Amino acid sequence: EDGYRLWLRYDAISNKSLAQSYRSAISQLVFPARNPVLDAAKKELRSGLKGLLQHQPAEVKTATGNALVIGMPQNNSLVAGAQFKTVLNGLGTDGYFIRSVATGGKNCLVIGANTDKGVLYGVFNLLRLLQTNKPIDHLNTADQPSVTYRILDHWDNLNRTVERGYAGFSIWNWHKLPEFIDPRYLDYARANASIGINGTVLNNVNANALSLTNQYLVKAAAIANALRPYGIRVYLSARFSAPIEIGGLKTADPLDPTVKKWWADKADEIYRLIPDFGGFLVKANSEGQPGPQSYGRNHADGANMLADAVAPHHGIVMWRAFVYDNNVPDDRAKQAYNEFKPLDGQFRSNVIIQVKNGAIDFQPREPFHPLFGAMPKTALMLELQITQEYLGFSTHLVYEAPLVKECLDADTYSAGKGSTVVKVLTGKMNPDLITGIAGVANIGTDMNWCGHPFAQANWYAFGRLAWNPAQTSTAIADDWLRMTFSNSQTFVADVKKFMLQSRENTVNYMTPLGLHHIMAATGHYGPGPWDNNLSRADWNPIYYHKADANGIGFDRTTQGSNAVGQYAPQVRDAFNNLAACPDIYLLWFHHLPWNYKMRSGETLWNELVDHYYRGVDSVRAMQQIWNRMGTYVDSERFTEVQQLMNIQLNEATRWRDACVQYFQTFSNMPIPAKYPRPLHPLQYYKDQRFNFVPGTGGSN
Ligand code: BDP
Repeated sequence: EDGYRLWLRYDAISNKSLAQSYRSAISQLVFPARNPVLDAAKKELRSGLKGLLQHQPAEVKTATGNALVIGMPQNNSLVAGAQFKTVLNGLGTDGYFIRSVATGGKNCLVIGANTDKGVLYGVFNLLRLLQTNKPIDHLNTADQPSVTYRILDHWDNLNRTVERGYAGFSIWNWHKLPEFIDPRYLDYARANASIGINGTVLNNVNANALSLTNQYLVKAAAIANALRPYGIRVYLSARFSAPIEIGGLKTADPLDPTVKKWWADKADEIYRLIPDFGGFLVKANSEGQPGPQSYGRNHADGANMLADAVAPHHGIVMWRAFVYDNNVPDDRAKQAYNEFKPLDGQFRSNVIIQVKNGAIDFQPREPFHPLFGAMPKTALMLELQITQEYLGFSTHLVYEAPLVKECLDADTYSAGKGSTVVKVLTGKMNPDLITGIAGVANIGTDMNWCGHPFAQANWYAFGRLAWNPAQTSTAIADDWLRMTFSNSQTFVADVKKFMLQSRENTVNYMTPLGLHHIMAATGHYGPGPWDNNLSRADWNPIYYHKADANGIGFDRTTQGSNAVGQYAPQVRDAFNNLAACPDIYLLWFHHLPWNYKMRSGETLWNELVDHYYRGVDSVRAMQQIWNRMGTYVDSERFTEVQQLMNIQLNEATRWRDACVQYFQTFSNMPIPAKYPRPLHPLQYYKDQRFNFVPGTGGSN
């Protein structure tokens, strides 16, 4: 058991009577399939049923016994029946229903949808019900996604290195494409379709213009062909200066007619090869990437020019708001808002601004990005980082769903109470806008795809939340554990508990109380709060924690950088006032003295220390639970997780001992006697070097 099968394992259901009841409910199958998407759905269903039930239902044209009936009104008379009209009308293009119906003395289970993609999603949902041992005799489900674009962003380079990738090399084998279609592409597509993901950006946002040359477009087209039966469209990151680099032009000025024409022609070329090409993702004028500002133009000028090029083909442009440069006067957290907010309403309708969950950069915890709610006339999509750049790479068990939910559920107050981020994203605040959610993939060539068996849960949870942001972290973890490991109640209950706690554990031993970006400056693995030798102030941890003899934390209040001023007044006041600011964001917004009295009655220093110690203790507690799980899990994955947890415990301890002792050099306060002493002196941690940290090597 190497983890390759992810959550689509389809091993025989061990509860014999349950399996028998499923078999008798699905004794026949009516599933006319006459196109590649339906074929893919049928193939999946067949292999799922064969594995789970050890049984293949008889395929019939018309049911004569208990049957599973699958189809669309166009190809199935039962689904076309009057009783399903209303439900189908509400399902849109990707939705489906599953209903138990009694007709002519038989019990049928009907999966219906308006399109083949809806059927595909419905089939995966039924399989999930079987995999998680749910009852299927009285089903009445109607389900459809809350956002249109549910996308994985691969930060994969053409040389197969992966920026911030911790699971091996890129799965895209550019060298052997287009002729060789790695079977992995199909399994990748199946996994994505099973959780509702419908798009993939193949290449790094720090893009190489070569990916837009015909040579590489032909290869991208081959990938698109492989993924299409699973409802997945291909997108490409576009390098803004491509007209110069591969087009031979003198400029990439978005208002220059020759540049416009170059992109329009390029779009035509792409759509000839990939008729359902999704569009472009663009990182511009950020971290050294070229962009419209190099020509005195703004983000709207750049995005609209590309949007016009793909509009005739129904493509979109995902333009990133992750921008910062040397001109940030006092606080990098403010730059995206400053640059984008004034452009509200100026973007074409097929442009969607891709905004990270927080204003800095995928930290273990950040308050929600102030752009959410601030651009009511502009489509905004959420960008999450599934890969664990700032969460211990693929060595730390961190279940990210609670992090995502924290952002989704945050109230922007942009149109009064209840204007949550999720409402902004799902078009509830402005139904005219296109909608989407993207996640930076954690997938690579490792046998188990994600490096850590539990990192698969983050890919899984991303898809499930993009489909339906209202789902709970608990319910998603429950499904994932059952599908990936075991349906045993004890196993699911115990492991789910520590999964749900795991993100907070990591916040505790890395960046408690609103601290952020104190990872080692090069590579972001391990602690480096003392780091201060990178060329730009805002690349160095000391810029973010601002520890000194007077205290610790970044003053973003109205007295400080006034980043709080970018939020709606209710949110601004809550973050600005110490009495209201939640402890979890305290040092994000405030610089406070070491002896500041916390809500708990403890000093800030004591509480900070306590978080670090608690973080490590909770990793130990997690280990103890996992050690009891050997009877429920195959020995390969059981041992692998055990060994990775040993790394995590060592790393968590290193974080604790390094940070506590480093901050102590400013606080000059003792580590309370009740805690064990650090394992090594501060200098030991400062001297540790991590060369060849994964995720940073290679060029794009
Ligand atoms: C940061 C990464 C960097 C990415 C950048 C981005 O450190 O490698 O290029 O984000 O999102 O998190 O563009």
